[in-house]
Amino acid sequence: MNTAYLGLGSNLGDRRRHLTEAIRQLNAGPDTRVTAVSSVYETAPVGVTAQPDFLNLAVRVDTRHPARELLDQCLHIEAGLGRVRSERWGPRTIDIDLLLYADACIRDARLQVPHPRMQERSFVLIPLAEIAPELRLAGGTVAEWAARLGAAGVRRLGPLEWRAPGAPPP
Ligand code: GSY
Repeated sequence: MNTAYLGLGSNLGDRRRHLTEAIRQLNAGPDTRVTAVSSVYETAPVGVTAQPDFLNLAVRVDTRHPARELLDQCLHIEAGLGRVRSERWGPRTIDIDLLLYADACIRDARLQVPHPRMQERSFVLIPLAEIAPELRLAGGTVAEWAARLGAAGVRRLGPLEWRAPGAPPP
């Protein structure tokens, strides 16, 4: 079993429903368990700014999949939720980024872990800092990197209504 961290975002249609459904599907198979989910954050778009605001969150999973299979699982969920890759930085029903996978460093054409742009993105680091503040990342902790970037354009909305099947109410 390995621990991995994912960043999820949606800015098309019913954004909360897309996030909830993606998490449900991540947890549905026998090989991946969602073990932590951050709050939902509403975030100003980065890259192409003329598009709707995103909802973003971070999740921790325990998985038996090797990193590239976990990536395939994420891509399969994205496709099932109607993601169309027409514009690189454009709007999407769901985006699932593999941010960190155990202590792996992978740099190939399909997969780059740790995610190469995560330290520049408060919409990634602020949700991640909520569930993994002490995790080390390139000479600092996630919380330190998040504090360095600041929270401009990132607004905490509250928890997602998702619980693992059988988990007790909070
Ligand atoms: O890389 C993820 C997709 N994405 C996002 C996002 O999830 N949130 C915000 N705020 N801006 C973004 N730009 C891109 S591309």
